Amino acid sequence: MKLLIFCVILISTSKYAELCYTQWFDRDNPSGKGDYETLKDLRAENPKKICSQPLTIQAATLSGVSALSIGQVFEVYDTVTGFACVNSQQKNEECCLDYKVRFGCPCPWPPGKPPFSAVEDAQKNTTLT
Ligand SMILES: [Ca+2]
Repeated sequence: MKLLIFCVILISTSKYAELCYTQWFDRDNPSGKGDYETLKDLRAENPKKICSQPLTIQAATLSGVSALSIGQVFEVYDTVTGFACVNSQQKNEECCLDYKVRFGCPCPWPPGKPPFSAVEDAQKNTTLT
């Protein structure tokens, strides 16, 4: 029984190493200087929707094409500053596309009830065996 609980705890802690993604955010349009989806602005406009230390950031066009496959120049694209595409930095006087971003947070995200309770699961396993 002790060993079983230990195993269950191991499994549940390893869940926390996985990524849980936030929703997609699109707060800006490229019509001005560029498309600015920076963490600072996103946090201000979406309180508590983004974890304090995101592990990854993903940017895509509104239609869902990965930003990296578009081939535009991005001023920033990281988990500290966020994402920005500046119109004046693009080739052939092209404008930035409209991008959306999301962040990979340590699970569980959004915070709340853990995906399952270790105690409940241990009890379930005991009944089964
Ligand atoms: Ca945008």
